[in-house]
Amino acid sequence: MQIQDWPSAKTTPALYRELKQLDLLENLAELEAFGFTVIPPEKVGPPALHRQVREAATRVACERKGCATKELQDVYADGQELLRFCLWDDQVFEKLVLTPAALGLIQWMVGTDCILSLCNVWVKGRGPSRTSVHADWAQFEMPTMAVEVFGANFNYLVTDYSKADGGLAFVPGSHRWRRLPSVEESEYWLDNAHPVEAPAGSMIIWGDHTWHCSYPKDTDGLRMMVLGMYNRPHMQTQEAYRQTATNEALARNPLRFARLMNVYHGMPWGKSGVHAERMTEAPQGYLSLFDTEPAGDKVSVPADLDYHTYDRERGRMMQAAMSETTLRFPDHYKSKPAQRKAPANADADAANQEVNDSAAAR
Ligand SMILES: O=C(O)CCC(=O)C(=O)O
Ligand SMILES: [Fe+2]
Repeated sequence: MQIQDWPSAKTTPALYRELKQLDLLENLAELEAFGFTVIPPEKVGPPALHRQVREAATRVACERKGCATKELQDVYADGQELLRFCLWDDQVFEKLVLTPAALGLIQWMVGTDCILSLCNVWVKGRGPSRTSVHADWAQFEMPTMAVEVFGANFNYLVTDYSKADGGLAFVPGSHRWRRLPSVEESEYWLDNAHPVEAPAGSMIIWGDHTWHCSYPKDTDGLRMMVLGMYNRPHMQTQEAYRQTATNEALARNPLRFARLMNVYHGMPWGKSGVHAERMTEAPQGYLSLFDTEPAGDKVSVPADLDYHTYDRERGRMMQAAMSETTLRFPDHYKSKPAQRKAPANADADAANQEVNDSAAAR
């Protein structure tokens, strides 16, 4: 079948073509069928990248624990730790969260405008420590899951994974159940979950519906991985990337990175409403997984907003747009924006857009 840019399918044709180019369609089928998949090291990146990630993850762990590399094993003897907020600790993590194969499959699940929620280093030593059966679905007030996943993960394996190595394990097919496990189910699956066997440098990918856990580590040495979690852009991220991204970080990375940092999102707003102008400055449309060109000054972090002041000029535009045109909602199904009465001028157009965006945001 010829995959065309069908407007009704939005960014899916572009993403699909790139996943095909990356030879990941079988991984896509595995994700759909079983709720998880493993990308082999050669599709993740070259050996130099693997070396850099291993060195960075080890350095971060040693710095945080105040120990030498050779002491790390004693620090984590019979224990594990999730080291938080690691993105800015080494620039190789910025590269890792943009890994085309992983980001492509993750975008399949949480959209081509998904944002970064977590970047962690996970260290685990020999012993009984393990993670119990859970799904990463974090809307605990909604134990029944939405049809679409809201979050998706990669685990980049810094060390080899097997059952004996205390690796990750899945309940294949559980993504279709769309609910969190009960205590009894967690107990059953803890020793019946399917362990992933994969070499260091692989990436395991899954969505937040799939039940998973890990096995105790029965072998010497450390189990290490880097975890990336991505959310849909309307969500509160777990780590403060939007709040800490700098213009330098945005400039040295491709445009997709700015979108991962969610620095152009229109919410939250104050008395003057959504910042429509800034939203129109945001990178638009599908951003290729293969884009590596530094964004330079094409993107920037937002200036501090004055939430408490009502901007009369913006208010005038908003009033004009709401009064002179029919207030319509965006058209979700065609390429063209919803039909509306032609606004008198560009200002009114921006204000009209703002009305639409505010309506959509609700
Ligand atoms: O490796 C583990 O112990 C669990 C990892 C996990 O639950 C996750 O990355 O979401
Ligand atoms: Fe998890």
